[in-house]
Amino acid sequence: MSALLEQPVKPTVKKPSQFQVLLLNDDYTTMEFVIEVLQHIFNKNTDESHQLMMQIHLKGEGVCGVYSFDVAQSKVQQVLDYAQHKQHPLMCILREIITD
Ligand code: TYC
Repeated sequence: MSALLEQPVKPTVKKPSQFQVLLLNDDYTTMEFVIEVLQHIFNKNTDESHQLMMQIHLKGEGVCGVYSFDVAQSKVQQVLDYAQHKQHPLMCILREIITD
């Protein structure tokens, strides 16, 4: 066996990436609809959903949950589909959490 193949191999075990799902503020989506989305898609209780909706309304965005890529992408799609169905322009995005 060549010397090259005998080099110790550094284990490269990476933690799976995590993704935040965010809702963005806009001027047209009703507060009631955002609260409904937070309760039904992100499993927030009454208090949490009211607080988070107000934070998004006042600050422009808010983190609704942290998930693996597949789950985060599915949450985004559920929000966009439901908002489109109800004719709200609500925007939902995912953002990778960088840890290094
Ligand atoms: N700004 C909206 C209003 O005043 C409410 C709102 C909150 C919209 C959060 C989107 O992600 C959002 N009706």
